[in-house]
Order: sequence, then structure tokens, then C-alpha cells
Amino acid sequence: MRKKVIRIIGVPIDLGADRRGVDMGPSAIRYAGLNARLKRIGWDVEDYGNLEVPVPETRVIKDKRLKYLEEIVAINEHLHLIVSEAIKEGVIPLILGGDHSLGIGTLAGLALNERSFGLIWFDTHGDYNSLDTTSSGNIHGMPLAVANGIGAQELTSIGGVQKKLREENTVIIGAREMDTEEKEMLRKSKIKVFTMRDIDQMGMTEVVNQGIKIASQGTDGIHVSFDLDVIDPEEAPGVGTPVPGGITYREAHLAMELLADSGLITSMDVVEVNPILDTHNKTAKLAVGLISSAFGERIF
Ligand code: EXY
Ligand code: MN
Ligand code: MN
Ligand code: MN
Repeated sequence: MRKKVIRIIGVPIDLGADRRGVDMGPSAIRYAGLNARLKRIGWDVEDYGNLEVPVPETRVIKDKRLKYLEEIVAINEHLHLIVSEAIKEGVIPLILGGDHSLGIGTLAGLALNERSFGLIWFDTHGDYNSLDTTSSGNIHGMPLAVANGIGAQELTSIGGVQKKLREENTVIIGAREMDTEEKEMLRKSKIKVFTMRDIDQMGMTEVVNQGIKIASQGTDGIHVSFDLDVIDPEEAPGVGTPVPGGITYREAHLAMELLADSGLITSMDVVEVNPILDTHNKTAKLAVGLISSAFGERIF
């Protein structure tokens, strides 16, 4: 029986965010020893390398409400094909960011396949803004809305169908900062949002168990989208949009260990590691630890 293969795909994109530096996330995570760590826990690891990110020569912002739209469309068009190919070949795509606008291509690629997926989105933010609601114009604040068919046509049309995700199988965990209209839009959807208060009151075990139940109901597997800014900036300072009051190092590991126990993870992306804002590559090292926990590393 062929050992399960994890295919690492680097997407050094920083165009979806304001702060520069998150394009170095894939390198920082590789330098933190990702490949060797996954091999040590028994995985066959293929490294696809990095997608080409077209760095606009002049970095001209044509539309303030959709910054670097053309470049971000180009990258996510390419990414969705790579992700779809990985699923078709029966390997597990592990996408390293780069900012969360890459979630558009990942989810479009997953949706191209007949196997359905549930989605657990670990994030401080809702990433549910659209052309009409964004105040920053940063596309890393939009990927979940885009995957639900909401937003600029250039983004929602990547990968053909408009809606990539199933709202009733989609969960956000760790929310603690959302824009007003974004909140309204999310409330109108069937997406389940577990805020930091829910985690405080219910505990991470209960939240993740409920999240797994929702994401696995009638689906063939779970995609985990892990935005490092969900973790408290004291423990993960190297992120583009740090917000105090996040989940702890241990809560993050517990969540990944519970997901590993479920055996339901079929793909994962890990985003928003920004080494410039980090100390001693601490955030990338934490990302490697969390990925290892998600793929079965055991404490004992
Ligand atoms: N909601 C704010 C915006 O839309 O600009 C902040 C978004 C941050 C998004 C990061 C990826 O999680
Ligand atoms: Mn995000
Ligand atoms: Mn975020
Ligand atoms: Mn982010």
C-alpha cells in the first residue's frame, strides 16, 4: 500500500495584504524544517516548490477596493489547477503562504473535484468582505466570501463554478475581529462561527469536536485553512495582522491533534507567516509544529 504523500506547494504571495514580508512565509516554514519533520512521522513528502508570483514592476494599484486584482487572479488561477491535480493524483496538498488571498485558489481547486469537502477556517478574521463591503481593499480579507460566490466576478469565477464551499459544512474558529458589514453578511449565511468567547466558554475540545461534526456531515473530507494570526501575537508575532487575545500555543496544537485523530484532513493551507515581524523564526517554527500535529505527530 503506497504511503500517503503530502505535496508541499509554496505560494509566496503578499499582494493581498498591506504589509510586505508575508511572501517569505514559504521559505521561513521550509527553513523551520517542515519536510524533514513530516518524513520523520512517516509521510512521503514531495515539494512542488513555489508558484511564480508576478511581482508587478511598478506595483500600481489600479482599484483601491481590489488591490492587485489582476496579479492575484493570475496566481489563484494557477494555484487552483495545481491543487486540483494533487487531489486527482491522490496526494494531500499542503499549501504554504503567503497571505490568505491564496485561499481563493485552494478552494477553487478542491471544488473542481467530484469529492466534496468540509471547511474549518482558523482565523482571527472572517475573511468575508466583498468589493462592496471592504474598507481596506485587501483581497486577503475576502477569500471565504469569494469561495461562497460573493465578490468581484474576476475572483468568484476562478475555477468555473461560483460557489466552491458548502455553507452548512463550513466553520470559522477563533474569530475576534470582524468588520460591521462583513459580520452582517456572515450572520446571513449558514457558516458556523466559533468566536474566542465560544472557545473561552466551551473549551477548544468541544469547539473542535463540533467543528469536525459540521465539516464532515455528508462530505468526503475536511480542508483546514490555518491563518497563523488566529494565535495570540505573544506566541505568534510574525503575522501580517496581529490582534491581541488569540488562542494559545497549546489550544492550537490540541485542535490539530483532534483533527489528526479524526483522520478526515484531506488538504490544508497555512498562511500569513510574516518573518519580518517575527523573532528568531518563532512563528514559522510554530507553524511546522502545528502541521506536524495535524498530520499525526504524537506527544507520547
Ligand atoms: N477585515 C479586514 C479587511 O478586510 O481588510 C482585515 C482582514 C485581515 C485578513 C487576514 C487574512 O486574515
Ligand atoms: Mn485569514
Ligand atoms: Mn486573519
Ligand atoms: Mn491574516
